[in-house]
Amino acid sequence: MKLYFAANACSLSPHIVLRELGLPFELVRVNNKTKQTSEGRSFLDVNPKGYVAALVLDNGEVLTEGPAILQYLADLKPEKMLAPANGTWERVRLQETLNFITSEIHAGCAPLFSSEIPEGVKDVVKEKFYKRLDNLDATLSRKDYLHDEFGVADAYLYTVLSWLPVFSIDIKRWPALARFQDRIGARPSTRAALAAEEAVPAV
Ligand SMILES: N[C@@H](CCC(=O)N[C@@H](CS)C(=O)NCC(=O)O)C(=O)O
Repeated sequence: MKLYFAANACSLSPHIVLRELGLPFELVRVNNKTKQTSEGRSFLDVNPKGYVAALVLDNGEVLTEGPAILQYLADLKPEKMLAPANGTWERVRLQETLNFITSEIHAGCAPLFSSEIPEGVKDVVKEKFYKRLDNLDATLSRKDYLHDEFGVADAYLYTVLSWLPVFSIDIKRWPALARFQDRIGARPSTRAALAAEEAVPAV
């Protein structure tokens, strides 16, 4: 498998999961501005939508969209229990969480990256985003992970929350989220993924 990633992007979450599962994979770096890749071809030929993450399977299929990639990977090694079995109520709950992260947290904060959006609009975006973080903080004040044990949703949430300093948002305002970041950030898979991404030269 090949994982197309960009620095400091949501592609870190499938990368962490690949390492948690101990699956063999190749990393290909994408320059999100030029859409060039470290293997020399345009990323648009891989994912015409132009955004990471993209996972190219050994049979040539290209899988995109974080929640789909995360669940696909977890199902390759069900014994690692990074996602409950398909068809169970617990799996539906995981999908609920992944959808919340992707639509309310990930997409919810994405406008804050833009230099073209006026500060006043960003303030409105932040107000709603903070409410979502309040909800997550309440959840994680009662438990260490989003579900019973570490799983794909935790890797995704960790990745998105790691952007808060870029937006000058201090995570200490949400103590349970700050502890969560320390907890997931200390996992060997997370540390290895961050180091491996850093080691691929920029394109
Ligand atoms: N809906 C996609 C969104 C992915 C996404 O927003 N990727 C960002 C990085 S976090 C990206 O590559 N943006 C570059 C672009 O849109 O041109 C998913 O959930 O995987």
